[in-house]
Amino acid sequence: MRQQTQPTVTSNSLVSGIREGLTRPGQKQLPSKFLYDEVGSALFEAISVLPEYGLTRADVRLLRRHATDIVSRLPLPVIVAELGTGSGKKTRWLLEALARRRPSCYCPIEISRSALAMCQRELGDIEAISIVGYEAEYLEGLAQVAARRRDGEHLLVLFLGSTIGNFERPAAVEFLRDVRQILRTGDSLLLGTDLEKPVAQLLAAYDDPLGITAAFNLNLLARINRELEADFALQQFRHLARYNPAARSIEMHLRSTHTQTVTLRAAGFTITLEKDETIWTESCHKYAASEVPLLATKAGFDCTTQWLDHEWPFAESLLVAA
Ligand code: AVI
Repeated sequence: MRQQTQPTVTSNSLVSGIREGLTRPGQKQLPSKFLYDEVGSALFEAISVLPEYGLTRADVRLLRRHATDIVSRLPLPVIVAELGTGSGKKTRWLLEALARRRPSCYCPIEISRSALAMCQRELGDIEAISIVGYEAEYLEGLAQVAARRRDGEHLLVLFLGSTIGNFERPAAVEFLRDVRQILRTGDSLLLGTDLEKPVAQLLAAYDDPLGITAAFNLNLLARINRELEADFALQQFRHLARYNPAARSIEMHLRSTHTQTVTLRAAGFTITLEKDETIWTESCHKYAASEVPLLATKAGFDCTTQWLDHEWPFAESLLVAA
């Protein structure tokens, strides 16, 4: 894989994101994108095969079943950009279907170099697909891919795995608008969204009995210890997953079991946590399938087709830039 290296989650943005979230008045918060260092990405891979967490399997099922249909709806030639690839496993079906129609270029965009390497290992054997990885934030990487497209080439953006659910609802609209701005009319976005399901099922998915999700969450503090010379005592925090009915989201928090002081030496600040105070680390919003076309319209797209999984309610929606 050729790689355009423009790292943007520098230690500077890590420091400023963490400082801002931990020192603001009221609820302490950490940006969920920092969950995915090398250890966090590996733990997320483990989450995705847990029996309680059906999201990734639903996403893969839909892509495997409908890859040919999805690809048949795209104008060719096409260049594919994927926002956040993880291991890249679930993209195989689409790329293979595309390769059967025409040789194409696939551009994974990831802030994690190790995820890009994993993606190359996973997908590098697909003939007729050339891979050019972008180590960048989503919008910056997408702008770079858009700038390299050839005349007449259609751009397909993949935003799978319900990462859109990790944005607050207004921020999700804004993000999709920003994506739309980079596209040309007629370009496409394939959007994966996890759908609403019983609260007990969601709580089990985000607080699994093996404690993998707890480890994934706690690793954020471990990462800050490693990268910012901090002294979070991990045994003094508990993973907490709770459903917020107003937001229709699962919130992940880390609850402090004691009143404690933590110093982030390399960032040059100290915080105090009260007993039972939490640090909010992630929100996972759940959608109704019918909400996606409305979200699309607000962001400047038309939702032309939806494919639904009923085993674990999940939607794959094809949006076309209006
Ligand atoms: C990546 N994202 C869609 C996952 C989710 O379900 O919101 C992240 C995750 N957090 C805990 N488990 C999985």
